[in-house]
Amino acid sequence: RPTDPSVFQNWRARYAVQRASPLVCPNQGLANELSILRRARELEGLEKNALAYERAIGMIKSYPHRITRESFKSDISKLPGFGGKTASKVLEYIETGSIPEAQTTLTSERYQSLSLFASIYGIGPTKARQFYDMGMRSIEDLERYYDVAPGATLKTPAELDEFMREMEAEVAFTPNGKRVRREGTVPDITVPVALALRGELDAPIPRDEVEEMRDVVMRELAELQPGCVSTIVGGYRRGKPMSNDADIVISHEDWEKGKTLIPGLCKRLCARLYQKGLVTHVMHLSGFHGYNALRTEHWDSLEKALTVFKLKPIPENPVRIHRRLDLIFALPESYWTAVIGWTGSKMFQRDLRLWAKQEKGMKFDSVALTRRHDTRRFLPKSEKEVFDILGLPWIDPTMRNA
Ligand code: 8DG
Ligand code: MN
Ligand code: MN
Repeated sequence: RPTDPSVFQNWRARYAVQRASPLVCPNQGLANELSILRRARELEGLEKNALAYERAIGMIKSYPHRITRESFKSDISKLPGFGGKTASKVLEYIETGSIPEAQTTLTSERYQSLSLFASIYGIGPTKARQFYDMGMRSIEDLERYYDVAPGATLKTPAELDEFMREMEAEVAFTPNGKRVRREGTVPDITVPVALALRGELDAPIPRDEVEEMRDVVMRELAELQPGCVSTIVGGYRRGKPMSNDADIVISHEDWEKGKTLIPGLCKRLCARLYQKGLVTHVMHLSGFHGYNALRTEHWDSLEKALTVFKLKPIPENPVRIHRRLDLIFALPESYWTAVIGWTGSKMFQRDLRLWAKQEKGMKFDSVALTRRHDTRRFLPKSEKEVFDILGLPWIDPTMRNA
């Protein structure tokens, strides 16, 4: 289904969900320079600042013409969020082809170390700054801190079995159904694993390998449970030629049966893939929380497994490397919201939630679409239906790169 033509004209609109945002835009160089400043603010913990840049970048990604001095004056400077500071950066770029602050940021030791640390899966800006403040600067410093030898495998199969058992025990429920994480009972292997495997996990994944990963996963799943359906989401679905991981949303074709067949399947699939040597590490495994429209603190409450995965060698492809694989299980009634939620981009998602809340009195998240005043829940049967209920023109996934 092609993107509603109106959204291409809609570059002035406030919400990213009203605009077309291609993967590569006519002002990509400018967007890239601004992204350095956004990332720098994010690494420094200046969330509001980072978000302001992210919004400006989103607006630029939807602008269909090359920005010149003239079009800056007539169009860009009138857009929301292009006041003083951002405007002056854009002007600098128009005049010189780069943004001086972005260039000095790239060469600063602090930015380099923080972005290096935060490039390791499991290390966020806060931890990265702590390490920097402790005097750490390099990957070698991190390896010493975590006691990880370069290229180490980290865990013997027996240790991993133990880990999987502890994972089983990790998700506990209080009588009111609230999930509690027993902190400290499970050793957090995320950073050490990501550190040891960074050379492999850093390598981008081509589209055909993402598809191969999905095919292998779904073949194994069919042995456990016939009738499951899946969509590859994330950057792959937005058209990226290379992805940093594979994201797959899974459900069941039967709306009724799925309600009982899907819960618990994530963990069972994980265990099977692990036994077969396909999943080598489980970074995070989380279970169902009963859905409650009034909960606000959750990012989402689907069953998911964030894993490290390695395809088996085949004659055409004798060398395989570790890849990040995210599996997300949704009940059939949550499937389309989950597909939209995990397709991204992050900016698109943020504005989808904001649009639903501020313009429609609804709540959107990956689990459900709900009307706020009476918590009536919609049960969309397609992705298009979600857009329709939200009163939004259809935007193809490849135009959701805000
Ligand atoms: P890439 O770097 O993987 O190639 O790009 P991506 O696919 O866009 O990034 P991602 O980190 O794999 O995230 C995919 C989408 O899923 C992204 O839009 C954000 C969203 N997402 C998470 N975590 C969660 C989560 O816990 N809940 C929900 N609903 N969405 C999430 O990354
Ligand atoms: Mn991804
Ligand atoms: Mn992911």
